[in-house]
Amino acid sequence: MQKPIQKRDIAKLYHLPLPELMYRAATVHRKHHDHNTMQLSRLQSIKTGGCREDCKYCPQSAHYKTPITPERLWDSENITQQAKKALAAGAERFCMGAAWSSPPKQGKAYESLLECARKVKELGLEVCMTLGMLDEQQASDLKNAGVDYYNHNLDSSPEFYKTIITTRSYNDRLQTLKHVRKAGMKVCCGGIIGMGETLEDRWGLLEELAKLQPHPESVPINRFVKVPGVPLQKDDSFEPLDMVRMIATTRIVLPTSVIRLSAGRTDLSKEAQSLCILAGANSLFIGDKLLTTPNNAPASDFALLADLGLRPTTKPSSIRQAANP
Ligand code: SAM
Ligand code: DTB
Ligand code: SF4
Repeated sequence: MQKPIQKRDIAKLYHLPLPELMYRAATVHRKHHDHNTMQLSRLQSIKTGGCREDCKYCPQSAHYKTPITPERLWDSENITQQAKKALAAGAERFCMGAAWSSPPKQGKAYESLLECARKVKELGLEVCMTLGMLDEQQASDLKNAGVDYYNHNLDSSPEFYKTIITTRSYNDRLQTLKHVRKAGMKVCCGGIIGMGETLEDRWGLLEELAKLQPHPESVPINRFVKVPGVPLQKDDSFEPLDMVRMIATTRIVLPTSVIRLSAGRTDLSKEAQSLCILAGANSLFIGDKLLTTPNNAPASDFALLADLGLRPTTKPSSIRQAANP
């Protein structure tokens, strides 16, 4: 096996003159992906707020006073209705997010989660869940219920992580990722930038992601979305080109991963988002809400895709099926 790329080499890529960085990223992108397509996922919060972890960026942590109204786990009927809407709106994957440190290990809520996965899968959607830490049994149950992707982010470098989360460790995250892989689910794992981390922390995140073998199939790059009440301050020096460089570098470091230009798009112009796409981002959340914060309106996203001449990877047949159930 090839030795994973090291931080100092990632730094060299990151600092290349932008035309050279973009050229290299685009070359890698074409080699491993259909560069004229865009993967579309719809995100839905199915259990909101009241989380016992203290992630300093997160409006759903019970440790901070934020404008989020906590909601219990939705019932599976409600979730399936939203999944049908997502399908009709052109999503290929339905991602269900829960503000838990880890999901229940048994009981009604657990059975309901598994039922949701089965029902969403039956609609013909790819199923993604992000529910916090999993043990081996939970990972295996989710896989058997039809979960294709499990999202569990490393967020930043191991060093910065310690300063933004104290209630769990980097190693806890790595353990869950192992269980996800072992169960046979695909790994969706990325991070957040613009939280006041150094450039070295961004390279550190990419170094850790590159150590995961095989590389995560899906890599969300989020820009920190500041919600009033969370302790982290937005990094005012953060520029759209930081996002572009981060995505281009990620594209080169993780050539086969699908990279999602994830949270924070409402702060980016159409042109900045286009540069991120040219840098190798090939997945977006479609829908006017992320978990608790706004996302771009779907109509403007479809207009952007049309302007760029990009095709969604969603099969047109599944959209038709949802429109005429
Ligand atoms: N509780 C589960 C967990 O932490 O894995 C799943 C839900 S959690 C909200 C999913 C991811 O959302 C986090 O890992 C983090 O990367 C991202 N996230 C949370 N708050 C964010 C914010 N304010 N800005 C950008 N990304 C954020
Ligand atoms: C990921 O990396 N980004 C999504 C998804 N995984 C679950 C979450 C973004 C959350 C942004 C803040 C919010 O809407 O609460
Ligand atoms: Fe909880 Fe996940 Fe938010 Fe951390 S990121 S506080 S684990 S919901």
